[in-house]
Amino acid sequence: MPGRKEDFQRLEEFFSALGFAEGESWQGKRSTGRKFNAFESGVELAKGEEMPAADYVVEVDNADIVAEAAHKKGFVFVSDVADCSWGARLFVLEIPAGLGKLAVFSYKQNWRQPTKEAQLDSTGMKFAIVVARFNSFITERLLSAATDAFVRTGAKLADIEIVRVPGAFELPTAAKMLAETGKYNALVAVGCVIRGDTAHYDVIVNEVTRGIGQVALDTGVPIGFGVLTCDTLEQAIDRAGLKMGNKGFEAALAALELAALKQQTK
Ligand code: INI
Repeated sequence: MPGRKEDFQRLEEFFSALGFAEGESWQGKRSTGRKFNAFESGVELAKGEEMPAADYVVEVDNADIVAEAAHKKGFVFVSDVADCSWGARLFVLEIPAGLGKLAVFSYKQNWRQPTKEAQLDSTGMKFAIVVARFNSFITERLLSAATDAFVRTGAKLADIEIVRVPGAFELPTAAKMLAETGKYNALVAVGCVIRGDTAHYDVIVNEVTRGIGQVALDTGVPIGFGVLTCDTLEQAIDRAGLKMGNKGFEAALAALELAALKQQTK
């Protein structure tokens, strides 16, 4: 229990920086307090080899993220985040105000609830990318990034078919034709609809979004949605490789992930 006001404040900062949720607090004549809530809490007793050299141990969702936050705050590390033999990432901090050492860890795999997650490996897969020519200044950049995503994850350039259509409205129809050939593990639909360019913005956007989703569900072929729907050209430029990443790249990875999941779940 911290005696001094500064220690109390440092400890408050310490625990909230580690991601504990701030619970109720009280400020009375005789005492002041703050509770920090953990999602799951309990008292665990353990003995044996490789126990962390610390007075307290907490489990978090991702020790690397918490360690980064702790570094930024300038907390004192006894040992930096590293793998340990029991399948966790762990680091140890000095608790302010001389209250001892705190070990923070997360399991590398969630053994409480194993999840299925496909690997982003497109080796040997075949893809088709349908690209709208409308706003080609943007869609060509999305196309390059989508192609790049497939090649970087192992696919051969020769296994990536590129099909051009007039505008975003035509993407679902072309995607359906391609999906029905049964030749492709996944498709990507690439387009760019800008509000200022048309009075039918909402109609086109709704049709394309619904249409692409429908084709994917009807055919069972995953389709990455690489269609930008923006108010202005500037927003589109940002999402085609500048500030906000590249939606073509993201859409290709999403399509690949579902294609891999499909192979895994067969
Ligand atoms: N097509 C687009 O891909 N983006 C747009 O912004 C757009 N605007 O603004 O009209 C657009 N229109 C064309 C449409 O997709 C069809 O190609 C056309 O209506 C012919 O069916």
